[in-house]
Amino acid sequence: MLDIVKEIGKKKEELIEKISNVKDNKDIEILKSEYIKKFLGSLYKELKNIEDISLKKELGKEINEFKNFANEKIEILKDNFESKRNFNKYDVSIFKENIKIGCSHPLIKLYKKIENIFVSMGFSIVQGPEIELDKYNFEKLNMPSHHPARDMQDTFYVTHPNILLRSHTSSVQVRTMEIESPPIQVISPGTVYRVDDIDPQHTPMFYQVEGLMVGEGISFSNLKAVLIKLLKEVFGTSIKVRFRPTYYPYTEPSAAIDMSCVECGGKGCRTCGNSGWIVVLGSGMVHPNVLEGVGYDSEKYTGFAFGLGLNRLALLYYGLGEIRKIYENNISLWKQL
Ligand code: 2NM
Repeated sequence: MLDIVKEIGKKKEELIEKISNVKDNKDIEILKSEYIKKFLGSLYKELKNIEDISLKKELGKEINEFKNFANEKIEILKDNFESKRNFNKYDVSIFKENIKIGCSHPLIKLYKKIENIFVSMGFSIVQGPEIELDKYNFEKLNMPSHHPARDMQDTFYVTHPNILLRSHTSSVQVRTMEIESPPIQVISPGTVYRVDDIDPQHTPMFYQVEGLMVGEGISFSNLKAVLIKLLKEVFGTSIKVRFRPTYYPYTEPSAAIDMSCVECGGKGCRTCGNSGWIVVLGSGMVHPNVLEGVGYDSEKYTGFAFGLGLNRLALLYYGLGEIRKIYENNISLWKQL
């Protein structure tokens, strides 16, 4: 009995020494076979031959202890070995020629520029669903049911007449006004959808940035200040900006905003259709019906709103000419922009 216990102690030391010399998986298998299969197997055989119950019990304990010890050591060894082997697969010092470096998409770059300008003026960014309810896309924007924009010809319906793909992100602003009270100062960027044939200026899905500012005493002057600042920050201080009366159902008064042509500086060219001006924004003072519709007191609060199409603005900003250029996967072109 004493001999066996001694033998177990010896084997333990031996195992520890051998573990430090393991080089590969084969060595681990050899250890397993030698110490777990063979040696443990022989111990169990000896245990069988012992008749004295208390001796048997004591030896059983020793054998079990060895079994746990050997199993644990070999498991740890295996884990260490695996992670070491995986680590060795990568040589970070290897030199690789011709690494192709990507870049942000120009639409995203321009959006980030615009976002920074608004954030610096205290606007926050709100987002909402692209699959939208008629209620938020039209109804609460003072668009009567006979309004042409509600026509099936212009809007993608998911299930007519209540569920559709949003045709502007004003829907997000209505949602924002419903859950927050003034003062509100937000922009709502995102993709919008309109039934349109694809041509150099049109795609059925495009990117819009709309903005909204509602509070006590917000006036048309504030609208002008914010949007002139935006355009001058993006296109430079030398551009001219003009406001023209127009009509939107959700604003009154409404103004289309033109910028002097970036291509010809206002002389007249192909880009501006010889007029010297390019429409870049729609805007206006939020209609009292819209304010009342979200539960605001339109006697107390006023606000302005605006919308811009980012794709078209990107064409002007980068001088690309046609909207398709924005969707071509042309990294070498993007890098030049
Ligand atoms: C535009 C032009 C004018 C607009 C209105 C609203 C809201 F929700 F406050 F009623 N959001 N955006 C608006 C106004 C959008 O896009 C050409």
